[in-house]
Amino acid sequence: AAAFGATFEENQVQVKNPNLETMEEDILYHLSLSTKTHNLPEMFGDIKFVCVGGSANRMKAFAQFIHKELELSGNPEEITDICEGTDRYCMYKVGPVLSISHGMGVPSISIMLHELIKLLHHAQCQDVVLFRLGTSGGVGLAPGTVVVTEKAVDYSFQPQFEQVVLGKVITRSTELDEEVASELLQCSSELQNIPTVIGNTMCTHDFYEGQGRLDGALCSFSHEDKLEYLRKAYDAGVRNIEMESTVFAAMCRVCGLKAAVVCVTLLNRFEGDQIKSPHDVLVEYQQRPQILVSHFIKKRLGYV
Ligand code: R2B
Ligand code: URA
Repeated sequence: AAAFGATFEENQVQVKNPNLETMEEDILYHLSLSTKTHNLPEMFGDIKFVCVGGSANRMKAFAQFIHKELELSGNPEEITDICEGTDRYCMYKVGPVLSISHGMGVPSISIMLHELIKLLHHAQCQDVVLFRLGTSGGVGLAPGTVVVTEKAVDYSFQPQFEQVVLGKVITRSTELDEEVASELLQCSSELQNIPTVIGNTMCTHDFYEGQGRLDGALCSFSHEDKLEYLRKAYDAGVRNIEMESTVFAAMCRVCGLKAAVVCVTLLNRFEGDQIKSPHDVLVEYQQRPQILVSHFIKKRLGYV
């Protein structure tokens, strides 16, 4: 089969857990779905693009936006939340596109990703591409710049994700799909007003001290210490800072999913810590990753 490219199994979503095979039912608790109560292949089998992002409202807006962009039938205002049985996450399906919220930070997105990846597996989805559409703090970039992540790196600028399992630290690689990233960069050049760069994205476990902010409830370092750390990050290729990319990259990679991280910068961290732009400016910034990924999806589907 190798001569003909990827085999059927290779295109499928691979869960890496032998225990799942022996389970009679799998309850995706935080999504309020189960293999017994829902026909997952029928509900989700045709999914090709999964877009995740922190905020529930933003992911609903993205679902409505992609509904219009793909010129699908039905009223985009009337799309329903598939996970309405829970208020942990929201999920919308628009044709071959799934839009899901993941909350803030590594623990929140990792719970969602365990259940999402199992969902895609149970539904027998094939050739799925995942995108994280997010916000971030820029490192030496003008606010509003979109960063397509080359490498998702940790606090020490290493492309790895550390997880404590049974009291021991496990390290996983956070490599993302190079082809998807360069295709996204190409897409940005075909659009107006979506300034985009490729760069490394640093993932932290906190928004304040963890990202070197001087304006949290606590601060244990000086202005100079902050600038020195940001300078080191910049020299290591870091162009933005957010809170989910490493675990997103690591989990997708292990399960054979192509993945990309596309985050807009809301401020330049060399210039400050507080996000001061007016609401309408921030709303417009947050549409930029959506417009870029929508263009990618439309190209892949042959719309443009
Ligand atoms: C970006 O924005 C959020 C913090 O404001 C966090 O979820 C992230 O990664
Ligand atoms: N999200 C982050 O994690 N950091 C920022 O500075 C802005 C958005």
